[in-house]
Amino acid sequence: MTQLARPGIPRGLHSRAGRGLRLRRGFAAACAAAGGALVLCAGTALAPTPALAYDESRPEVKAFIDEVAARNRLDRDWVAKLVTGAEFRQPIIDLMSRPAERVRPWFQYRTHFLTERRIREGREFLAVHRDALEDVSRRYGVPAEIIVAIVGVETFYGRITGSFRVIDALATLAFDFPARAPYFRGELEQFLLLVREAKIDPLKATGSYAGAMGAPQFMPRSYRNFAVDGDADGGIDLWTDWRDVFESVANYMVEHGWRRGEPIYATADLFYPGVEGLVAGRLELAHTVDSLAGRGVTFETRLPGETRAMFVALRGEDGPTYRVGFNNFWVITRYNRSQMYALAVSELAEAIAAEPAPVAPEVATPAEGFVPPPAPAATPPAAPAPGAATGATGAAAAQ
Ligand SMILES: [Ca+2]
Repeated sequence: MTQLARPGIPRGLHSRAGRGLRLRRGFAAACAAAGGALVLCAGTALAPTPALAYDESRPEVKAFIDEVAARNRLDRDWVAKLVTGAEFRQPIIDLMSRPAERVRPWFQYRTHFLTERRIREGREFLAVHRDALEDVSRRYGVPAEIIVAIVGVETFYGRITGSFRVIDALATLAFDFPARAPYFRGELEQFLLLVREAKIDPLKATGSYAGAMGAPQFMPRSYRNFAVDGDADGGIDLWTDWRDVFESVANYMVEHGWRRGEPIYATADLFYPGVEGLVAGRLELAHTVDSLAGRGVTFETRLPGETRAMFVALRGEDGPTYRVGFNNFWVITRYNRSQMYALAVSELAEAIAAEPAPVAPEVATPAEGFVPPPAPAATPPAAPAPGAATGATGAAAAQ
């Protein structure tokens, strides 16, 4: 990704006088310097004036409200109330400008996700939710440990689901992040439609800095298109309802082409040095098992020779390391468009499955209905999970 310029305070924010804007700008800078505690700063010293809120003095904000209301036959006042209830958040811009998977080589990326703690907690999580997971796995054909690994990589098994208000994340990126503005305006529109359908408080729901929601980090469009009411209670709650979470993840995979029982990837080696022509420019199954073998890529598989595959070259600690990804590997990249993400999920799933899970400990069951996640931390995470950036569903096309 190209280095993105960091915009300053956006034009047209709530500021009737230049003096007011200067004060807020200085105040925001002071808050940021104090550790990024913008939430606390904005919520105290500037009250009751909303800091950095969006308003219709910005033509693009007004146009968005007009268009979304007309296109979806929504009450314009309702749309305007939600959109102007959003606030610009500079940390969101900063975080979006440096996705983790862009700068880290595989061996560091892997170290971040394949920790002893994440593996142990994955086994415990699998044990606690075994019945629900096995039921979903049986019906969808997606292994339980893959579902667990995705939730583990995305949010540490639902524990870290993001501390930004979704409405703030989507509005900030829709109106003040030009590189992805069309995408995020689409997601903001989808969010407005989603909150009408689901039991979600639009001004309280929290998520990642990209607006990805709940334990599986679904973006609004994916939430609407792929989330499933797993426990048939009449609502889809991806924050606290694990049946909904598991079935939604499995459904997302199946809808993107997951094949029951097929291997995900194979470790590979090179018979001839050099990878010219093997690495595709895009995330696609550009080869077949036979064509890769013909070019000197050695790997073991029982899949037929015509099976489509992708070649994966990564930076290991001691030099290059290779894999061959099959259809289900590609499907995982639909969740988050990164080969490293797909491999981290696969390896975490293997590690979780490698040892039997302990006897299920006593755990708190999710609350009934929708309950917003815990109060946000004032400071965004220093090293955000890539899933948070690109969240279920390809918020940021990393490749
Ligand atoms: Ca439900």
